[in-house]
Amino acid sequence: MYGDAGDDLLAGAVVYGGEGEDTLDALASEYSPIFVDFVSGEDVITFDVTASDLALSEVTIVNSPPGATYPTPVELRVDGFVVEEVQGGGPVVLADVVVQTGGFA
Ligand SMILES: [Ca+2]
Ligand SMILES: [Ca+2]
Repeated sequence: MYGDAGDDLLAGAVVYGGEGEDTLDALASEYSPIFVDFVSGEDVITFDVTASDLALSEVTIVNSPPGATYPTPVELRVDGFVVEEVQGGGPVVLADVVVQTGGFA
């Protein structure tokens, strides 16, 4: 899926946000989608979980060692189990990841 120059809501197996502050709806995507042109501080990875899972949700970023090639795996655990992961096509920090409930406005 390809975004455009604006801010896009993305889902799929392989997504490109293009320019703008783009959001990947991770749980609407297949398992382990890759956000190819992810830009830390601009684009966002969002896990839209159920209300009952919200308190049990934990995000882990598997940091690549220096010099490693990306993608950066970002894992969502619910009650300790990995239920979804996203491959960031560049560095990802926790501030780039949102866990929410209630869908997208
Ligand atoms: Ca875009
Ligand atoms: Ca973008």
